[in-house]
Amino acid sequence: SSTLMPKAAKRMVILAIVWLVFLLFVSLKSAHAAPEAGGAASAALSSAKASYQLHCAACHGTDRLGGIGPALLPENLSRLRKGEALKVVRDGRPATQMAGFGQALAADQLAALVDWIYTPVVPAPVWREADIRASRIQHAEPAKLPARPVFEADPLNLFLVVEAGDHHVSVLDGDRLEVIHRFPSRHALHGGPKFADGGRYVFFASRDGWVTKYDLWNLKVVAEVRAGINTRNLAASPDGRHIAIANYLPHTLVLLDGDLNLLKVLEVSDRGGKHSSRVSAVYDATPRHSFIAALKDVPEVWEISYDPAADEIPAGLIHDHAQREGAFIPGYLNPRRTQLSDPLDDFFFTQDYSELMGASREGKGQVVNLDARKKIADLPLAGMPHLGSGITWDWRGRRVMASTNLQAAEVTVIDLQSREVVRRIPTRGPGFFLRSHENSRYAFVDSMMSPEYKHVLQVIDKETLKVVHELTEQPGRTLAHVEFTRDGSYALASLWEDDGALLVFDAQTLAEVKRIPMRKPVGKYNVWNKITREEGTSH
Ligand code: DHE
Repeated sequence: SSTLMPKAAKRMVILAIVWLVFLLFVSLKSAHAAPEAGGAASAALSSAKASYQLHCAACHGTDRLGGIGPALLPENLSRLRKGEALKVVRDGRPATQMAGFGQALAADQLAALVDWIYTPVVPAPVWREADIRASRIQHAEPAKLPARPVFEADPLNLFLVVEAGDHHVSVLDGDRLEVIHRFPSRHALHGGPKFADGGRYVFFASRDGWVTKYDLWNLKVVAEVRAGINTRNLAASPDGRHIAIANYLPHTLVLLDGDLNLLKVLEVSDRGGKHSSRVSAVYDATPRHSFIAALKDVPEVWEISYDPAADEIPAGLIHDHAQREGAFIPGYLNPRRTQLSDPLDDFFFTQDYSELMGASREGKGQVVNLDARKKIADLPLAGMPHLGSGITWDWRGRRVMASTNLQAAEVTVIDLQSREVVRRIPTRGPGFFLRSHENSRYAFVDSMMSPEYKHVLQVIDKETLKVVHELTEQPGRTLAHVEFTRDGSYALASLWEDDGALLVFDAQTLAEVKRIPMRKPVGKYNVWNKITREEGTSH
């Protein structure tokens, strides 16, 4: 054993030397490589910044917050794949002002530029009250415009169709099923446009924060204002005097008057003011004369009264440094908080608007009473229910609500009284939108979230709660989002492609009666159904 020991020790020593040499080699190599990689990265960064200022800043803003072109921030680009963005920068976008820079920039410069626009701006960009005020544009003098429609069509049976292909809105006569007007919109409108003043005015929000007021009787844009940098949606009071805008960036809820003048910016944070929050969505609760907002990062629901005579509320229920002096402050335009255990992502109002049924991103369902200001029940939901697109109808003596699910291939039907799931109707795939009309026995649901079945629109019989028919397009193309005409006799669906169309179906026979070509039609909104809060559509 005495001869073996030195041998083993020798081996150990050799191994240790080899290991040390290896470590030295690796550290030398990385020490050598690090500045090189760092150098390459910083060279790419300065190339990107230089290319941006030279080619992009004029339209997209020196600060990337947007100009004639959209904002180029990761928050605003989250829906565009990087590969797609690269193609757009290289080849341009046909029929828009976006030119291609494939000739001007080498491949590595293009790649660096695209990487950079997907990198957050630090510190996060701000959009203050002064920015909002300065952005406002008055396009027309409302007082000088006639208070009657400039067209023959029934102003209450018009549809607005948002065409994402070339960022336009079409105005469609719902009786003749013909487009009577088409106008350019802001880039990437999202959420439903909101009608006010008996359907004369309509308000749109774009993902970049632009709010547009449009006079539907005169077919004219009245005014515009930029209320945020990355916006979710807007809500309007029925008289059109108060508008609320839900923002992701900055963390604000913006309140405007009907002429799009700034009334107030609510900085959104928890009661203690420690954690700020994005706003998931804001809706009008008409009978309550208030807006209700769901917060994304803080477990609270806010109710903001737009009734100037609103009761005073205890200061503890709001968080507004300027006004915390007294024990009570006016309710008007100040948030009343409902504390929850989980944040709500989206929700559905019950019929009298005293309660809302909401779900978190993880699908945790809950019922919140807005008067008691607390959660009163759990909802047996799973996946990612899309409660915002819920509809209601009477079913066997009960009132039911049904909604799609962005993760599960089902339409969930819930009894509004007992809050029990009365049926899970299997569908082809997870869907986005569910639509009906009180005069129709059918509800239409898409399977947009399923690559295999996004071309199929399924028709559910509201009595038997069964799928009774399928309307199909070519596989690979998307068929989704239905809205009925005022009387419920026709259902209009989007063939959601750049060379797409609006497909008109007879709501009884389900036969296709007309196809109106459109550029990637997204949502469509019927004036009557929206202003009467028709049971089969979103509000
Ligand atoms: Fe929407 C409405 C949230 C992605 C098209 N969408 C809404 C509303 C919310 C919402 C809260 C209700 C606003 C209202 O009516 O004022 N949407 C979300 C998301 O969180 C989600 C999943 C991710 C996101 O990027 O925001 C999302 N939405 C989409 C899309 O990908 C869609 C299909 C295409 C697009 O244009 O962005 C899309 N959303 C729509 C449409 C409405 C909508 C067409 C209006 C529905 C209606 O008929 O009222």
